[in-house]
Amino acid sequence: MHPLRDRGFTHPIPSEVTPRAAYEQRRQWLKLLAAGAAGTALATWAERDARASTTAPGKLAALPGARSTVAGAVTMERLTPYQDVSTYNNFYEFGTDKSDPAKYAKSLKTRPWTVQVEGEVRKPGTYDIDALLKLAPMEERIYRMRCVEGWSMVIPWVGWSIAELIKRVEPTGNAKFVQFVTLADRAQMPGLRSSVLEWPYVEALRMDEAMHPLAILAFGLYGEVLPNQNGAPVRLVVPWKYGFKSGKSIVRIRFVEKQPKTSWELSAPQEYGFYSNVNPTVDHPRWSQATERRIGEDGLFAKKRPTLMFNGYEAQVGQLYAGMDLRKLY
Ligand SMILES: Nc1nc2c(c(=O)[nH]1)N[C@H]1C(S)=C(S)[C@@H](COP(=O)(O)O)O[C@H]1N2
Ligand SMILES: [Mo]
Repeated sequence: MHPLRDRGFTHPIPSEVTPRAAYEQRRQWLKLLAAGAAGTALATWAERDARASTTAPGKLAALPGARSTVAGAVTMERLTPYQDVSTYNNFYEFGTDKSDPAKYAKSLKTRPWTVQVEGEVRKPGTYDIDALLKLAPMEERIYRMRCVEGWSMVIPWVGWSIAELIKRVEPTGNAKFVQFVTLADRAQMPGLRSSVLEWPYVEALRMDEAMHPLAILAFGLYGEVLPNQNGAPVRLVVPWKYGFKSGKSIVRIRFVEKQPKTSWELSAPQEYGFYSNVNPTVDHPRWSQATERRIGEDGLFAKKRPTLMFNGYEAQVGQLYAGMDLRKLY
């Protein structure tokens, strides 16, 4: 049923080591393997890392995270190389070409930065990014990510469950949805001159979706702070939904009673619904969603891989949608 579901894989990395240390340690195992000194349990990690170049260039500040113990939080699939993760991006505020964000997001100033939490909560407030970073222990989450355009990546994020923040701000009984508003600054973001989307970029989750432990606020990837083009200094990551639900460079988190409109719904309501769960059985009106191309792995003529329901996270999140018609509520 779930060929890629994570098995209770145990590995000998102490939970507190930094991802960077972990990668180095795994490279050591590879050497051990070559010397015939390590067992097959280690081979999976070592092989994965041998085939992908798994380290960040080390130009950004280190941001270590302990390997997460949340169910489903660490896929065993091979990591997408840092080079691809940081140069093949969607961040329309910097242009619509995949290479635009890496080129133009250099101008993004990520300090000072605040995130305002408001709406139906008992404890609204403005969080300085450096305080937000320390709100909960950083975890490494290795997630499959799938874009509605039909490509996917496997990214080692660093962050924590957004439930950690939600619990602290104490939502009222009226809080049914959480809206994420991202930065829209014409001085820094050349893409705002285009009307391809309404700015600011807004996305939202139902309250129970936002409370799911797999939904995270990410501050880093590959053991370092986020490159600007990946949504620095803080972005949402919701691994069972199409990439566009994971808003980048968040400045405001708003708790509301009514289901908010999202940027993609506003731009093309017949193509992008509110839920946007990865669902291979619901085609995009202009193309199939049944398969995907794994960036950095497959050659142009390589076979695509089948897309999994909920992007492979059905065991963890399927119950959130019990009884819903996901062909209508796409
Ligand atoms: N603010 C903002 N967030 C955004 C987008 C965007 O254009 N602006 N694009 C979304 C889309 S379509 C995808 S696929 C992911 C890509 O994230 P990545 O570049 O870090 O892989 O970011 C999402 N978040
Ligand atoms: Mo996307």
